[in-house]
Amino acid sequence: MQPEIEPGATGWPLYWPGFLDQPAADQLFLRLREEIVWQSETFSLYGRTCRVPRLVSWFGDPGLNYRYTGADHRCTGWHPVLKTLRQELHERCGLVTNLVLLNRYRHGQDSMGWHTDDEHGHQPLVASISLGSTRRFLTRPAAGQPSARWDLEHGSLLLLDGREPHALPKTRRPVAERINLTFRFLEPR
Ligand SMILES: O=C(O)CCC(=O)C(=O)O
Repeated sequence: MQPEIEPGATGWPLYWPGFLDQPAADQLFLRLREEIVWQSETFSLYGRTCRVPRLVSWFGDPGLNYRYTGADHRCTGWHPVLKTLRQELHERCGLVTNLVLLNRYRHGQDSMGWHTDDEHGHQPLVASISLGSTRRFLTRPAAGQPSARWDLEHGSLLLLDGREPHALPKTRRPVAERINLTFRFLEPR
């Protein structure tokens, strides 16, 4: 990542609504929904196998392996639209990324619990692009502090420090689908 974009500085996370204009965001959402192979993963909790409450996919430079929640996510290359978006993040924001994780929330019961993105070799900056239904995202700057709320809109970009706890809670509101893309940089091993 470029040094002038320093996660953790005052004013973080940085929220940029309309980073993608409506036609671009609409087209990207439709293409990702149709063209990506989405996976339903499981994880183990106290000896029980549980289903991850969302669909996932990932792309990145060949050879990278993003390991989280005990599972390997090996990268074999880029889908063309994601390669273009990665380039756009580089040209417009100066970000250098080599991996993107995609999460697809089918309805309000799909969610992501509190977690940090600070696995070994994971650089702090995470560039999060949201498509589809607006969902509330929470960040917790420091232990004991109240969480900050972000209503992440279609086409928005949020730059966050992955070391800070964050979550996307379930909602009882009737919400349509949402796709989230988080571009990251993982040190190649
Ligand atoms: O869907 C979101 O906005 C959150 C994604 C997230 O927290 C992650 O990928 O680590």
